[in-house]
Amino acid sequence: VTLYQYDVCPFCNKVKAQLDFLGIAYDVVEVNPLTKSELGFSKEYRKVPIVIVDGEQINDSAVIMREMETRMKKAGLRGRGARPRPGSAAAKKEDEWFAWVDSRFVHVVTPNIYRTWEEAQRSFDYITERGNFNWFMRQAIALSGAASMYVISHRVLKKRHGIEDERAALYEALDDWMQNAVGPKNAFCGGSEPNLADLAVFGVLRAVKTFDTFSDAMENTNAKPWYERMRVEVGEATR
Ligand SMILES: N[C@@H](CCC(=O)N[C@@H](CS)C(=O)NCC(=O)O)C(=O)O
Repeated sequence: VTLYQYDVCPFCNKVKAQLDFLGIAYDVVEVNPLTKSELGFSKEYRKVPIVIVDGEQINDSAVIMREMETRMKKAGLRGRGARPRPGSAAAKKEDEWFAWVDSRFVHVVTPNIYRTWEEAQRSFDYITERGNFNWFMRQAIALSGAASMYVISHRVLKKRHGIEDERAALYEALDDWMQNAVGPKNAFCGGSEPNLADLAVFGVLRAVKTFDTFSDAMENTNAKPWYERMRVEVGEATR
């Protein structure tokens, strides 16, 4: 498995959480977001993540994660995690919250890492440090990226997703997750084992684990015990 990614991209980190959890070995190719020269093989689809599995290209994080499950099954590998019976209440719950990660959660996390000018700069410092750039490109992107994402976040993203206060929206989303997806009686949204929604939320959070956004979220919500359980289940990031 080869994963074409941006290191901090939430969608890519959903996929990585699943691969780590399943113990599937994979290589990553860090894509340069300006040139995207690494994606030369994909003329039509120009986003990340893209995964190549056994020579076959799969696009889009949700499609990739579903496909990984299917392939594990086909290969006769039991894999890990909650596997709800198709059509069951557990399957519906998984679908609903798995979709919520892309429709809501990701969009709540992103404005948080560009909330203040200092946070935007620190985020881009981290992003460019881990990205596929030479020194000159890094300096240029760190500044222009922080400036443009700060402006885009405040002028476009927050309005588009109805966010006034970034942190408040994040805490609210995590409270919703803990109360209605995980619930008071279960260890995970999947029950006693993580399902795809658990892996997706965990991946998105793990991507920002070095940022203030993450530590504030852990301090100001009750998501920490769930996150810690997920950390144990998923294990250390292999990439
Ligand atoms: N629905 C897609 C969304 C992927 C996506 O939006 N990726 C962003 C990076 S976070 C991207 O590649 N944007 C296009 C670009 O950078 O030009 C998925 O879940 O994989």
